[in-house]
Amino acid sequence: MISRLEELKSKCETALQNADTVSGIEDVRISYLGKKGVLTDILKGLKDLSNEEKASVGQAANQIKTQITDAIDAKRHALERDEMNAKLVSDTVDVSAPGVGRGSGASHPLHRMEKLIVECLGRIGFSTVSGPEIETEFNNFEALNIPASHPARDMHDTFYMKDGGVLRTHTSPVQIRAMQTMAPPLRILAPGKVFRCDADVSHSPVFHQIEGLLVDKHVSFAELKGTLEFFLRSLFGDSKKVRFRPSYFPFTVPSCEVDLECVMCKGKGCGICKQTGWLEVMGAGMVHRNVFKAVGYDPEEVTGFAFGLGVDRLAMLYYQISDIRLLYENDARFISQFKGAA
Ligand code: 2NM
Repeated sequence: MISRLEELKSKCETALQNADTVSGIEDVRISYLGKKGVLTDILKGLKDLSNEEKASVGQAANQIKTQITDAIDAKRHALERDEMNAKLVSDTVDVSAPGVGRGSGASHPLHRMEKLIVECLGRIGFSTVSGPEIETEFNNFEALNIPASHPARDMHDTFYMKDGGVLRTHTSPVQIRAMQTMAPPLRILAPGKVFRCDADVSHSPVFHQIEGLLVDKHVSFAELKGTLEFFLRSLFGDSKKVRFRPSYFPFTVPSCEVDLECVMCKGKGCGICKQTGWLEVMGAGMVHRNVFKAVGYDPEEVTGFAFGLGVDRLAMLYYQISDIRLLYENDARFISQFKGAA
């Protein structure tokens, strides 16, 4: 038995001498010391020997195990050192090579447009409020003086939820919530996503709106005009003409459409303004007394004006974007053009 162990040791030493890679040494370790290794087998066989033999063979086997383990470790360390030295000589690092540039991000034009609008009206006292995208029919319609028979409630325009809720079709319900929870005076902006069951080349079922509301004692249509003229001229330039045309909304009376002198042709007439020289950019009006009654405001005490605009359309005009799909595709080549100052 002892001589078998000696033989085993010398075989292992030869195998080690012939191994010239780290993985070759690992193979040697496994074949001698591994779970199914030769030495492991011998140690397992100890239990069948006499007590006397067990002691002497066991001692010898353990001694050899230690010697083999040490030899393997020493050879492995030597080889690892040699491999590292070879690598240090052959591998070179070009410290002057250019880095892998990841570029800088750019904020989305819709986000930038919304920020510009919020900042502009923020300068004259408007602050931002928000609300849920799933609304009650009361907040989205009834409170806004839109009765059940109104065409805006047609299935073609509104996404109805199974439980009777709706996806808000405008951000006005946010203003309804604001009036329900805050006493006048009020000067607020409600930016956010709105949803219409309507999609073609120029309409997306999700788009972005900003609505504004000002409520106080003795607010008049003159203040509506002054505010919106200030707003549009701040954004598009002081020399731009602004005009107000009579219109209709269920929640305002009187109501108007606000036109801006065409940003492309400066009023001369072009493809963008359909040869009219004007661009329709917002809707507005004096808040209907039924809206005030629905939220518990006294229409004999307060008046107010409200307005709404499509951020998507305004962004297209402001940044001269020709195709609405560019706003939703998130093509990095498109978005990266909107870096730096607004
Ligand atoms: C518009 C046009 C006119 C509007 C009205 C209200 C509210 F809640 F105060 F009644 N919010 N927004 C409004 C008025 C919106 O968008 C074209």
